[in-house]
Amino acid sequence: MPKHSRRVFCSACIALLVLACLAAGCSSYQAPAAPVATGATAASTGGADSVTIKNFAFDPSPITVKTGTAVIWINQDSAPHIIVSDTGSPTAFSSDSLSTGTSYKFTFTRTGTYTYYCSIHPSMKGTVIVLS
Ligand SMILES: [Cu+2]
Repeated sequence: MPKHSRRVFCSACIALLVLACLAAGCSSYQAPAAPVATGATAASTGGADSVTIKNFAFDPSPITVKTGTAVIWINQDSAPHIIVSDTGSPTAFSSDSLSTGTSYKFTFTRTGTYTYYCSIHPSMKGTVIVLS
């Protein structure tokens, strides 16, 4: 096989692998039952809500949810991120290092304002507001 077509073939292979991986649900991410409006700040009706990590920022932030809601952070950056709650949060939480395409889920059972940051990039900050 000529060099050129082999490179094209491998690129296609990788693309297929990534797609297969996403379809098989390699990460713990589970799609929310309802589509999540981007930039929405209204309290969700429970269940799950998601925060996208992209361009070294959390979106949306702040996000407002009701108690019992699982917030899922999905890393869409090429860089890894680690989500850590600030000292003084009503409940502490922290993720493992999230590589590209992976996610972290935390269920908020106590009302309050939770600020968090990325321990790899401390300038990345976010807020979750949990209402009753
Ligand atoms: Cu980060």
